[in-house]
Amino acid sequence: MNESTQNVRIFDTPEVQQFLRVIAGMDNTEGSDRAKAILHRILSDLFKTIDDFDITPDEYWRAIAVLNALGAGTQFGLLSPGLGFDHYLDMRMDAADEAAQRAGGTPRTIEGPLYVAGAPEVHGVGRMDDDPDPDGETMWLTGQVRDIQGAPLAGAQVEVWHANSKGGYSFFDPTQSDYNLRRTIITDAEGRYAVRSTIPSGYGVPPGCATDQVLKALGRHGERPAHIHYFVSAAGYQHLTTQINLAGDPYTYDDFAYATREELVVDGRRIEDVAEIGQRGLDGPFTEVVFDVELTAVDDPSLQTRHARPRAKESNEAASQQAGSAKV
Ligand code: MBD
Ligand code: FE
Repeated sequence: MNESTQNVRIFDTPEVQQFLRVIAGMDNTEGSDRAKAILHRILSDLFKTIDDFDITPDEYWRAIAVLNALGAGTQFGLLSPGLGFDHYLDMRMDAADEAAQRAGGTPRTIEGPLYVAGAPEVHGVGRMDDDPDPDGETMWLTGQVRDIQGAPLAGAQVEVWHANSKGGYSFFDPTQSDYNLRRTIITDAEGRYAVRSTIPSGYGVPPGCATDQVLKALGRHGERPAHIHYFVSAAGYQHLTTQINLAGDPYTYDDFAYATREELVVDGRRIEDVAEIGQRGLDGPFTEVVFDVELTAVDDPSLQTRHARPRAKESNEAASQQAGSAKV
């Protein structure tokens, strides 16, 4: 590799500095000032990186090929949590909440790339295991939604989605039916929800995919612990995006997406008592997972809904682009 390096430093020259201003459109009056300022910063940082690390043309074009592979596989939403961006945005929202004295309530953690809008609604109690999963352990997932004073919130919306016993998510995994293991649950008069499902397995990025290649270059793995995603909302309260991690998974504290938070690690309770099994209308042992949620009251309507992003089956243009490709 050494013969092909150039050992030159040109970043701080007037030619390069002027070139960066032109590339970022700073010599014209069209476009967006914010886009120009941000692109100018990012391009400057990358040009400087090329100079400082004496990045060769071979290395540069290999990176472009990796970016093309990420795009072709719609994998930027998968690499993003792997490189910590999703968690970093959470840290910034946590800091903003603290600065505005909105602290309290159940902690947020990342949404991830595998949400699908429009899951069937259930009121209070229901099932979310549409497809048989003979290797899966039956799960009862229950809890209560409250405000931070402990008052139950009736009619709150609890959206839940998780993987099957193979770590696959419906919509992205063609072997599953459309909304398997995805539901929108409306809490009952006591703010409670209860759904019968299957204990999920952890998720691993597809072996050999572009995201996997990037992680391997960093000496990292692409595994997530068993987890269950939540969106929880109620009028007058801050929208909550969060997840629970099931305790005891080898990756509970080694999540490639950095979503684990101590308050969100939940122990399942295995129930083998015949009477209790009968009460739930089951014919064998099952695991109960309890997750109560506390929401913070807010006036600002923009804090009461999830932020905009391209999502599968969400009715906006960007989302339908994503929905066209389910490769993650
Ligand atoms: C997942 O299931 C997930 O939640 C994240 C954050 C990344 C990849 C797969
Ligand atoms: Fe997930």
